[in-house]
Amino acid sequence: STLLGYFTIRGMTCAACVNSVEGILRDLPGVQRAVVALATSLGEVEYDPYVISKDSIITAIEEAGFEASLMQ
Ligand code: 9UX
Repeated sequence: STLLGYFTIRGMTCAACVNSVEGILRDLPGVQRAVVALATSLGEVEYDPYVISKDSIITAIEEAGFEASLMQ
């Protein structure tokens, strides 16, 4: 089963940033789907919580040079 996580991603300034973050997210084990929006700085990630945690998703985004936080 999967969950949806919503993340705020700061530091994206162009469409290539968005493609980069989406690619990073989609390559993570346990991530089924990832959509990132530049205008809202929002990322929607469908993931399997038994395979990957929200914290690991945030860490992967930050290792790529962006700032990420969980939207509650
Ligand atoms: Mo665009 Mo983003 O030229 O890291 S790719 S600013």
